[in-house]
Amino acid sequence: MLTFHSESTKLRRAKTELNEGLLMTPFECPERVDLVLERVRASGLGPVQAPTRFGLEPVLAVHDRDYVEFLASCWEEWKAAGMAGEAIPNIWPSRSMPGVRIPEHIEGRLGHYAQTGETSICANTFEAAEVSKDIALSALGHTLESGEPSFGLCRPPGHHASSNQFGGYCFFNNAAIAAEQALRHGHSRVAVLDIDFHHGNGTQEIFYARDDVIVVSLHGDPLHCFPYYLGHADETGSGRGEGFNVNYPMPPGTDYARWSAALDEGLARIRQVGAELLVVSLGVDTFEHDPISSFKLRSDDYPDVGRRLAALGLPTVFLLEGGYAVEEIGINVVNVLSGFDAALARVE
Ligand code: Q9C
Ligand code: ZN
Repeated sequence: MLTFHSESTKLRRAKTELNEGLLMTPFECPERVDLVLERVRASGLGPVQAPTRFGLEPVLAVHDRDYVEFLASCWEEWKAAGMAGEAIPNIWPSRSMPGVRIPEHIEGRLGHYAQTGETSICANTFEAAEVSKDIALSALGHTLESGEPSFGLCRPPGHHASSNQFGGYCFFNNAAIAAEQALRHGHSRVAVLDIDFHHGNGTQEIFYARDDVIVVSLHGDPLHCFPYYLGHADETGSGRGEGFNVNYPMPPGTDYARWSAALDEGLARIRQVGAELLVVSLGVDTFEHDPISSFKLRSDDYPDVGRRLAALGLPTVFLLEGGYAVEEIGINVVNVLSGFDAALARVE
């Protein structure tokens, strides 16, 4: 399997994440990329290639222009306003303020475009997000051309980013951008399968009213887990999108037996609707030792995840999302990918 990677994903190195009432060093750190890459190389998964540049047009196919412009200038505006630290959202228009307007001050605009307060914007956040989506689009391009699977070593991750808000360490929704681009290249139905521990609320929002992209997400029950407000089983899509959003919320402590049964159901639904291409939002924060999650998957479970995905028989693009047990992130990611490859080899 071909891996797409760029050192430029590491340009974002935020100093702060608001977690448990403290400003901490972010879980979503550049070292994650190094450790996955090291394991890709050591395992002989396949060649590593640099992404090509795609510009902002494919981004604007899923994100609002004013949101993209905000991300592009946020850090400069924040500094120009004389702020001492990183751009940490701390104020939002609330439900009791109907009909609010977007203010001019950067602090107010920051809150307008933020879902959450844990994710700081710092120098080069926009540049890293651009490279991350270029990696996703390059991986997609390779799979469209060759039919072969590919892996985009994306960072920052994307699945929490909605059409007009960042959050949960995500700025551009890499999986949504890739899925939309696959449609523009002639596919009529694409599946996004999100196996990150957290619900892919951004991807859900972007495609909620559509039947050309089916979104299937397995995640911690939002009654107990981030992003809390979305991801319930009865969120099934709207209008023509009814039935094309499929959520499998599972309780803290979920092990591989339960999780893989949900996976099989999700895969059956993807097969049933005739998806032609699979985009996998690959988070490995389902791992038993992940510091911010509560599922119980073991490193040895991940090759079987890859095998089950390969059994779908679809052209497949893997895009990295979360995974914060930094010591094991490489092993867990590459276990999925090599399990997938091994199963393909057996079919050929
Ligand atoms: N106390 C992704 O995995 N906060 N994002 C967790 C922990 C944010 C996760 C709270 C988690 C965001 C891409
Ligand atoms: Zn996650």
